[in-house]
Amino acid sequence: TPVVPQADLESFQAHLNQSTRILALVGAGLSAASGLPTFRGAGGLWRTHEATQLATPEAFGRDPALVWQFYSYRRHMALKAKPNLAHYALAELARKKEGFLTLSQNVDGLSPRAQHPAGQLKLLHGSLFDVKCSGFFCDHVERNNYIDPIVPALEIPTDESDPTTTEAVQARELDISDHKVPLPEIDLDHLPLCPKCMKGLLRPGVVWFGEMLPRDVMRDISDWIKAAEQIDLIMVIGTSAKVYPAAGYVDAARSKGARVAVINMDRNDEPASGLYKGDWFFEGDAAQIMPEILR
Ligand code: BJW
Repeated sequence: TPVVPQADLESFQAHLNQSTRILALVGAGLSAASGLPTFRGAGGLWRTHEATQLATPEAFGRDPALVWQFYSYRRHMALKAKPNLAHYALAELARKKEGFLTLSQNVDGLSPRAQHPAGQLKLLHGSLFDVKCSGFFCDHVERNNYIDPIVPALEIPTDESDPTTTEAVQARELDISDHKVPLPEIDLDHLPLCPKCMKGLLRPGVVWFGEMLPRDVMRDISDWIKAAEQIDLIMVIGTSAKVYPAAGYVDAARSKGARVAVINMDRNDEPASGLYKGDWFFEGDAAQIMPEILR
């Protein structure tokens, strides 16, 4: 059953059909229907830690084993997850309209796996599947490293006492995001080491608080915005729009004339829900709404 009011759907689609320069700013809500938790609100806790508190260089400096356990768990979950209909709808729009660009804050790899054309997808916050050296003087980067776990010590522990385990059925994985499940102690020597300098620990290739976004990505986006005489539309999908510079692209698009469509599960989540200013707010699961409004 459709969830979008007919009048809104018609006015949005009429505008979309005339639009040639279109942006989408996407966040964790896009992947919620694929079973991956968001950062803020329900599901934003990992064990006893706020997810946003683990996404910092300071947390990695203090406790690299804990931060690696968090990211290794998320790599594992992201690899088990499948892209949903919203990822596919955006990928299809990109194939239909060459002036469409997706700005993704997500690091889960689901848009690339939905065959979103790579030239029209900018990963603002990096990827769980890139790793790089944490050493200050080393520039080593490894891209698209889908190895899971990245080192044996980061293997998700299983419930050895599970009676349903047989030779054919593997032991059940423990949910280490739950603080009641004991977290294995990991020696620093067993964390991934940079193969280039052989000194620094490898770290996830994501952008933590206080770090610069990838320079080439920022440049491509600012070139795209500068080159557009007018931007017709920006869709703000499944993001709380609290994190900068990502959230700033909504104003940048609006100052070039863009109308704003917000797609969010929560009508009361500020600032996201306030961004549409009279254009379109589509309330609900992005995985249901996106295929409906982009059809
Ligand atoms: C659904 C749904 C469903 C649920 N369907 N919807 C200007 C002003 C103030 C501060 C700053 C500023 N400029 C920079 C800053 C500092 C900082 C910042 O923005 N802080 C703010 C929090 C105030 N920014 C930075 O530090 C950035 N770097 C930087 O600016 O460098 C320059 C610099 C350097 C040195 C000094 C000063 C400047 C870097 C930001 C990097 C953010 N990184 C993270 C972690 C990535 C790695 C990882 O994944 O672990 O990125 S934090 C986290 O937040 C992650 C996300 O990409 C990002 C955004 O979150 P998102 O996706 O919006 O998720 P949620 O959970 O917040 O929202 C989900 C939404 O979906 C909700 O609205 C739900 O309702 C909805 N939803 N289910 C539809 N089914």
